[in-house]
Amino acid sequence: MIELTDLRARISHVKDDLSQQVSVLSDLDAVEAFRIEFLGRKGKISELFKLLGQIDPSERATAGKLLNDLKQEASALFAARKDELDSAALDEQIARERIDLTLPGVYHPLGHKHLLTQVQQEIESIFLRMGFDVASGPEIEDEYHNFEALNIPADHPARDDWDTFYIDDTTLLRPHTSPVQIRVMEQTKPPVRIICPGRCYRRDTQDATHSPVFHQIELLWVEEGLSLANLKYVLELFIHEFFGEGYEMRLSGDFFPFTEPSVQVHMRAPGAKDWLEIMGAGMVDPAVLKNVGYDPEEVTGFAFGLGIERMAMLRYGIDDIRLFLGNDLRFITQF
Ligand code: FA5
Repeated sequence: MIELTDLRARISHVKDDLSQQVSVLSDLDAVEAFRIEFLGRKGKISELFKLLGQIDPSERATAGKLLNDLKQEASALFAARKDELDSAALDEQIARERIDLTLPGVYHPLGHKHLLTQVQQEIESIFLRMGFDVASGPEIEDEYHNFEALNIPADHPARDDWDTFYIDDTTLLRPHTSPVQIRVMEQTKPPVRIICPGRCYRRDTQDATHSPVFHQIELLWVEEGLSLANLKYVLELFIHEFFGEGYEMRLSGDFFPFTEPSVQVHMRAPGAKDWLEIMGAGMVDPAVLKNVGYDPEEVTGFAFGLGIERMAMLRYGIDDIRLFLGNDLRFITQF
């Protein structure tokens, strides 16, 4: 048998324990451990409940009430401490996540299109508005499309004008965009009105106006009744659209096996002393029209091949072609 006074003493002991421990609980894990230690199935309070059977039946109701009070008190203490810790954690989280709107933002620099891409797209848009389509062809070409079909047979000295990188005996890196003329005409019946922008490769020695990798835009218009006057008109329209006022254009005689007559076009920027060659052009040679199955008695055409780098140099006063591929951000970010 256990005396009620004995039980009271034990309850008071557990209470002391409780009040001491609760104040030092510093996190939710500790609170849970505390709860199990006192209120769990094998906890200190449950152990006291087990003593009820040993209490004199006349005092059992009082003892039960004392134990229930203790249990409630312990539960309340546990819940209160848990609330305190929860709200402290929330306060801490709010403080930690506070956004300081006065701090400078994180700066992500935005890239932009390279000047050559900008110029290429601008030229494309001018010709699209004039009614030309944009075509493309492979950078790795065969000799037939790059030379033979353009009226430059194997032993022709004009092949030397395109100092070409060969991959094997008959495959090469195209030195100009003119083979695309052939590819388009092979696939299309006249009339044909296309431009073709693209990268070209030549074994040219690098200097201020030559690069072994550069870009051209090819133009081809084949239809009935076209003459050199139409070519000159299209050129003037284009040059005026692209450069605006004050730029001079000069046509002079030249030779290309795939055009007859052939011309070279030079431009001069306002106030500049020197002329810069920007393109080769001419009336499509009847032999080329025959090679693609067109009848030169029915249709005529004109074509040109324009250097994109040279156009950008003229418009923006860039004096060295090497700057385009130099990856110097001080240059690139200017445009
Ligand atoms: C040709 O490539 C001819 N296919 C152009 C043509 C097309 C003529 C259609 C007639 C009809 P040319 O080799 O002159 O021609 O080159 C044309 C332009 O490409 C030059 O005026 C120049 O602006 C540019 N160019 C040529 N080689 C280089 C180079 N190494 N670096 C930069 N630009 C170049």
